[in-house]
Formats: sequence, structure tokens, C-alpha cells
Amino acid sequence: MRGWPGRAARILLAGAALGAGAASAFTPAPPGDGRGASASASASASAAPACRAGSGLPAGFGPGSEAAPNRAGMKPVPVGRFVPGADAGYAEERGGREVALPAFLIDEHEVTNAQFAAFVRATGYITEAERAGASAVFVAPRPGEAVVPYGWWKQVRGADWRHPQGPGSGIAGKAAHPVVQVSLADAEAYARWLGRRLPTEAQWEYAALGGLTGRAARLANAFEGNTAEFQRLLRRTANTWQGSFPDRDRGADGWRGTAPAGCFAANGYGLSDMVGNVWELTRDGWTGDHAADDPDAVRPDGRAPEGRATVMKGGSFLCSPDFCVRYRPASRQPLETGLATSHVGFRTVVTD
Ligand SMILES: [Ca+2]
Repeated sequence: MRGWPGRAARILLAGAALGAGAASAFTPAPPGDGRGASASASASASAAPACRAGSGLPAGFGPGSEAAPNRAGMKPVPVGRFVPGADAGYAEERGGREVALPAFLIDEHEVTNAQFAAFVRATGYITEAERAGASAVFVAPRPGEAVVPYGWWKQVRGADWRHPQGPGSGIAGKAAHPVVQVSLADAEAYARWLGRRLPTEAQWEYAALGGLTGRAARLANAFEGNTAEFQRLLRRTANTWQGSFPDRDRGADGWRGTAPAGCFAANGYGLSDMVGNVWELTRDGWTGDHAADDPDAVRPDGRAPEGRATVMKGGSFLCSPDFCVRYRPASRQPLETGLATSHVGFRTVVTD
């Protein structure tokens, strides 16, 4: 947490300078962790498929090794090619070049509190936020309080994965929710315990497209997030923010804050919550845009962190059309290495 909110905030919130027009900026946050307004919650709950994460612990989940990774709760993604990014999107999404990927396995849903707890019980691992004694939490402005851009991010003492919003918050009853308040190193330690790795940016984005190509892929990456067609697609597939950010999330999709993993419709590869719920860490270092003059800007085997930030993908329950149109496969933001927040989690891969 050294440097928060100065240096860390500048990197975490770099998206503020990258947006255009009404669709400016980056990712917002959860006023609470609870279900949305009861009427809309019950309506969407009845329309949504059963949450696939169940207890949050897939059958057969347990330790593995690099030679024999644990594969519980994973789905296959076939060999293929795609062009990362979206030329109609934010500046940092443009200029992608075709990437070829071998087949791999990826978690069908974000790593849950139950899964991370099993890792911690087995290893005694202590996260970076726990060691630091504080972490970054979204705190919605109070009614009447002046809204200062990015002032809703607070360093909260006692915030960690067991207390995502800080003291007084907890994960009781949230075994199937995605774990948050984990840093890159924490996520990598978890992945190693299973004999897995974090996805590269290319793997993550290819998986998030779920086999969509052509017009369907362009719609999934639509930048004009207020179109009716896009919002219909989004409402089925992603836990995002409805209402005025950052002060009022109506929870019209059924959830304010995180939702249990797998409550929204899966994509063509059977993967849930790729572009909603929480942002997801990758193992690629952040280098700014896709750098059209750098053919290796998005490498199939990843780009080792060389600087202070890594790439996170997707979007979160804080993304709203009036502020952050980043609930899309092409979405990418930097997250400072070592930083953990209340809206960032991860999933893992196995590449044979
Ligand atoms: Ca929501």
C-alpha cells in the first residue's frame, strides 16, 4: 500500500484520462455487498439461471502441481486466433494484432471465497493486504456529499479478503462470491498451489469472447454502451451498475456489489462473469496501449511485468454506462502490482 493514494491511485485510476465524451473513465464501486432493490432482485433472480458456482467449491478441488494440475471447475477453450482489443473502444484498446493461441483450460467462474479459503487453510498464506493492514475500498459518497472524481477510493485499515469493505464487513454467507482484496502475488500463490497459472491477457480476452466473431464480437465490444441491444445483452451476462455513478446503484440486475459467481448467463465456452462482477487479474505487464508498432504487444504466452502495473480485464459491478463502459472483452486497465481492491478478483488457467 506504500504510496496510496498517490502513486497507486494514479496507476489504478489511469482510465480517467483515457475516456472520451460521456463514456469517460474507468471503474467504479459497490455501495454495499447486498442484493439489489428487492422488487428488481426477485424479478431478475427468477429470470436468471441458477448460480453455477453452488457452494463455491467445485467437486474435486484441491492442490496440484505443475506436472499434474488440479482441473476442478475448469472449462476447455479451443485453439484459435483472434484480434485483441477494439478499434472503436478506448484508446488503450486500439491497434491490436492477430494472436494465435493453443487450447487451454480456464476456471468457469471467478475464484470464490470458498476456494481461496481452502488455499489459505492448506498453506497458511497471508495476503499482501493482511500484511499491510489496509487496502483499497470503494466508498460511495454520502447523500449531499460533494463528489470528487476518484475520491470514492479509500485506503481502509483492516480491509482484506475476509473483510472486503473493512472492519464490520465480512464474507459470511458469501462462500460463492468472488474473492477480492487479493493482489497479483496473492493470486499467483493461489494458482501455484493448484498447479495452474493466471491467464495471459490474450488467453483471458479470447476466452471472454466465447467464440463470438464478426458482428456478434463487435456487439460484445460495443463502445456506445447505451444502445438498447447492447444493454439487453449486458443485463443477461454481467453484474454491472445501474443508476448514477458513484452515488446510486439501483441494482436493477439483482445485485449491488459482488454477486455469487455464475449467476449470469455463461458465454459460448460455458464461462460466467467474464465482463462483470469483478475485474480480473492477468499475468501480463501493463505497457499502455496495444502499441500498433509492437507486434508483440499482446503475446499469446503473456508479457512479464516489467513495470509497476499489470493488466486487469473485463469490468466490475461498478461499471456504469454514464462513467465506465468497460464491461466488454476488450476492456483493459492497469492495476499497480501489490495493490488489492474491493472490485478486483481473478481466475486461473491450465495450458498443456
Ligand atoms: Ca449490479
